Amino acid sequence: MAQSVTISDQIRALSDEECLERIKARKKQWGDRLLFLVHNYQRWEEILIADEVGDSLELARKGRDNQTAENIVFCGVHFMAETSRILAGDHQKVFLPNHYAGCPMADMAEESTVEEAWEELCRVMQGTGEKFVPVTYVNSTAALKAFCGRHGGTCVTSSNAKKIFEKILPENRIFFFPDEHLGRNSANSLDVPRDEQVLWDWTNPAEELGGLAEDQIRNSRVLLWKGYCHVHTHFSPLMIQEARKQYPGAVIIAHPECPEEVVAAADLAGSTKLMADYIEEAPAGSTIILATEINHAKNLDNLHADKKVLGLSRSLCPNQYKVNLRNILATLEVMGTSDEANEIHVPADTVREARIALERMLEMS
Ligand code: CIZ
Ligand code: SF4
Repeated sequence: MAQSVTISDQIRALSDEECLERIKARKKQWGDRLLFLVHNYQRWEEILIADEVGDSLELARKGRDNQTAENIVFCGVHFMAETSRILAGDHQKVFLPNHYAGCPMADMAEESTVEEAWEELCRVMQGTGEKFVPVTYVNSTAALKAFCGRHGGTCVTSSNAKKIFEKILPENRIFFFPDEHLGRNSANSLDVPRDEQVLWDWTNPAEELGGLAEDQIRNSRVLLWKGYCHVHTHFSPLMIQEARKQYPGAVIIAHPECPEEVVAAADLAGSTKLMADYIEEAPAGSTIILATEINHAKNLDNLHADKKVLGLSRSLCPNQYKVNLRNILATLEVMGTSDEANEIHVPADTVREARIALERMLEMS
């Protein structure tokens, strides 16, 4: 992991306004040589000073496409900055303002645990003439993206998961990690029968085959990993019922990381980008309620004064929240010096193999 930047007492003592002014001055100093990327789940004050705002893959692609920017600051969580690093050119550096901003969902799929499960799956499928394709949500470590690249697999985002599942499923089975819910919602949207969706429970190492029988594995089309995002599993159908009573006529959109009952109770399901596009197109006066990270809802509400955008409940990602004006400023102040910290490093082999998985995704979507 990168060395963590130190927040000096002098930076700590600054007011938010002073911090912002200093960040803007640093950005101006670097000009086109710096690209400041801000994820949808970040706070409004960062959105306001962003060069680009978007989802993790969109931002990583912006970094790759902007070859004049030698420094990319990614305000988001670790796996996102890693994806940006994987796609960036060799002359570019990627920085994450707080290198402790991880993602519990990504951490639920450790490379060694997934490798062990994979070996078991290959053994169980031996002689059947059929195979699993490993598919990872982009919300995963670089090591898992590389694992998929090495084993003929791919990545998906919450925007293209259904399309990619549809392409793989007629011929092959899917081994999907780390998010059970995105996998299940994608399988449901393609009418994969319930008994052909099985769950690999890695949480009890005493259980063999993730708690599954060999026949269950052989009869399955989609094998899901027991991982989740607590920000999205927080939502419930009851919250949707209550919101409908309070805001009759509102449209409710659930992120596909939500449990299937929540997706079923909502009007629509889709990625952060789908939500932003839907709100952009909605007529003035509309009320749209989002079952996703609260800052995304607040930011979209701020952007659309003629519409009301609400979060279904105040569910905040504590890891996205770890990036703030002070660690952004501290990162910018050491950038280009010999004390440069918070740079993201990914081993060259991992970059090469992870790129294969990301490129397969781009081809299929
Ligand atoms: O990939 C992303 O940025 C996330 C967290 C979800 C989405 O739906 O955009
Ligand atoms: Fe991870 Fe969920 Fe936070 Fe996204 S919202 S970074 S998936 S914990």
